[in-house]
Amino acid sequence: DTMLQWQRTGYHFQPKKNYMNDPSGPMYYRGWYHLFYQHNPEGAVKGDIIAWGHAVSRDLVRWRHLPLAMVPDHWYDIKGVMTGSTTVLPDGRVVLLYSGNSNTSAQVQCLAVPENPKDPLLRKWKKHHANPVLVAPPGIGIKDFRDPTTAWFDNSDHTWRTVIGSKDDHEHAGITIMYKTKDFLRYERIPGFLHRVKGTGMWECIDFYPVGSDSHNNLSEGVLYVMKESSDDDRHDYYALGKYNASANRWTPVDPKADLGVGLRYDWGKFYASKTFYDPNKRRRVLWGWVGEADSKRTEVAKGWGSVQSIPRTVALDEKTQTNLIQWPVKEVETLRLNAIDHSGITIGAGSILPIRLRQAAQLDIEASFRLDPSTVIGLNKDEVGYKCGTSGGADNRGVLGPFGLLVHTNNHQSEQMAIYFYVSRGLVGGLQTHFCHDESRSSQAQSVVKEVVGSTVPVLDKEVLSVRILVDHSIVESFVMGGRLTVTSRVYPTEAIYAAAGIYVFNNATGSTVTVEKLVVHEMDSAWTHKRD
Ligand code: DQQ
Repeated sequence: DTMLQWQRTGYHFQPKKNYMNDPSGPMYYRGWYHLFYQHNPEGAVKGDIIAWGHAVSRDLVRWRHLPLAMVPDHWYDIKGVMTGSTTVLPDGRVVLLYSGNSNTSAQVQCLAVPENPKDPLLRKWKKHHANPVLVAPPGIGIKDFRDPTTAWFDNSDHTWRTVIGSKDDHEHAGITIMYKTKDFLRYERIPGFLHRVKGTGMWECIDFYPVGSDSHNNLSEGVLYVMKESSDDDRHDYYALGKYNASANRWTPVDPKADLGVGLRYDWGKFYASKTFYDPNKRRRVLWGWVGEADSKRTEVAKGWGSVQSIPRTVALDEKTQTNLIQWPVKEVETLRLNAIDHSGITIGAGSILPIRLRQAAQLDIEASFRLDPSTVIGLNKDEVGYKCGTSGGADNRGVLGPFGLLVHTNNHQSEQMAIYFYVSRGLVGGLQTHFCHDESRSSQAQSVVKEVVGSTVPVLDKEVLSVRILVDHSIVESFVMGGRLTVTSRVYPTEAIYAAAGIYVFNNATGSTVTVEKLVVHEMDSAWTHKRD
């Protein structure tokens, strides 16, 4: 069916077919980027088999699919080769730690190593005969102990450290448990919790890494440390910036109000079970996130696949605000840009909409920035207080200074549209606040699709224009706001706004201000996949 065919991506990673979830063990090894992923090789939906899919790339954009790296074939992982991480040791060896779901459904940690380290594609893996190498400690539920992190070397005692996420039923607290090891076979628990936040539930897929100008791949030399957890309760990825005291085995958030699991998120849309790796080739940290489906299982079965991966994102500390991370599509994505349509400098009156002519609207990289009329900003009245993407009525609800932005995946009459917008309001305590939202509510006429308005407030510093970069790739739309301070990812399943019937528009639904579009450059994007779309 052509409508379902259209949903496959042109430049976002997905397997040839069938179901995928968490990115696992990403790394750079001997000239190749490796991506492994949780995979059901036999069905389009999450199923009985959890294996590791595998793909490699020279540039993080163009991928080559490889055979499965690991399948459930031992008592300790027979119910699933679950999420894990790789560590490249200083001598070039690679170790892989993953969670096995055992025959009794206990989550146990297992070690695997490449069968032939000279093969840069690392096609074959052998599971260690000593597996499982680590089981849940006393007091921790056997089903609450999974997803070991990439290890790092601690210079103080010359051991490797890894962190595992869990929960403490007392107070429904999310916890991180740290281990030390010399050989990845024998582990010693470091007493206490590296961190614990009550009320946040099970912490899946912990990530822990340094950021900031003084940071380095070696954790002990960084200044600020990111801790990230995937909240099984609400299925969002939360992070916080903090300080790591290795000798006390303690990480503490810089801002206790923005603690892990209650404050900042990587992404305000669909994005889960993410993982970073340090790329020694380009000296950057790269983030991958699983972007699941928002349609029914039945549709997944009909199209024969489920889920995509986010575009790989460089992640760094926001040096300007110092309070959040910046995420940005890896530079290599720009090698897919084919041609650019430039509409920079146009002005859109209050209540107006303007079509942008393109040859196709399914694969785009949009760079846009907007400026409100400064005189109107002063005139904001007290009604414009306390806006929230999720509950303030979406793109149709007109206020003095918003919404304005872009419509993508939109048909001729805009009956089907995916609205991406800014909304400026007064905050509850007085100052102006800038909100950025994806309004999915009219993005598909299919009843089975979950449609929401998602987004959040984004920091805007003095004199900054409101900017967004949007990657449109068939059924996934990713926005990077204010240079990447905020990101929002949506799955979009139009029924009419596909192929030649789809377009994009700039709109200004504010009542009180014209909007100057300081920059609007739309790049049509090439496909990264060598296979042809039917
Ligand atoms: N998915 C894996 C688990 C992980 C969860 C199983 C997160 O290891 O906790 O496929 O999506």
